[in-house]
Amino acid sequence: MSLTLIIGNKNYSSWSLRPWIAMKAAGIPFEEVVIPLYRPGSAEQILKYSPAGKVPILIDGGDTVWESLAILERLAERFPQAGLWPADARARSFARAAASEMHGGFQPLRQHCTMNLWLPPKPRPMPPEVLANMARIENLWADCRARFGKGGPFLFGAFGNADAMYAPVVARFHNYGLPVGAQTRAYMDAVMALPAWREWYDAAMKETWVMQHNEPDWPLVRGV
Ligand SMILES: N[C@@H](CCC(=O)N[C@@H](CS)C(=O)NCC(=O)O)C(=O)O
Repeated sequence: MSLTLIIGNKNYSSWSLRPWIAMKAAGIPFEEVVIPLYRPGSAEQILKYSPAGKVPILIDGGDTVWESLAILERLAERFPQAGLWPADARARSFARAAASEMHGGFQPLRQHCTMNLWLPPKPRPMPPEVLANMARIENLWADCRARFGKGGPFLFGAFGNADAMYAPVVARFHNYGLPVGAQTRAYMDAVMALPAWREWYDAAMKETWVMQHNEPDWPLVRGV
């Protein structure tokens, strides 16, 4: 049965990046439909696929799956050989907790460092609550790597759902020049070296849709 993933613009849509990079990294074939966000008609287009009105959305045969974390769970069940969650039960609990912490948390980081791959990476002043989010994420990543990451450069060794959940954080840390430590940088570099990352990034660079949003302090355009 064929899979279709409905996503937002690659430059901005952090939630869309999660299942997209998991599917690409795992070699799961799918069609993609890109809906540019926050433009006239965007909401109506999304609603054609899901009454929740948000991307990403996975269409799997007759089923519609929404919410990035639920999509990642669906993929893990549908493609067990892809190893999207660690095989070891203890590592799997840890990976799910890390993914859930991301799904429901880190509001200051999300608010002040909205994903924008067009932003030239350079250090930018950040309020203490963003730096506190950064510190927690750095500790969490180091903990995952120390406990379960011996088999590769990612949080649980091989690239999986926990990495996919944090892929937009890699972009936020990078583009907003957050002062991360060497271990964190090495992890970020490993994620950014993935062919899947490159493919998403190259497509984002070619996009021309500027998000029309009512918050004037959001650096949404190129070169800010
Ligand atoms: N919790 C949802 C969040 C999805 C979400 O907020 N998506 C944004 C784009 S990144 C969206 O669809 N915005 C369009 C709108 O709100 O009209 C998930 O995990 O998928």
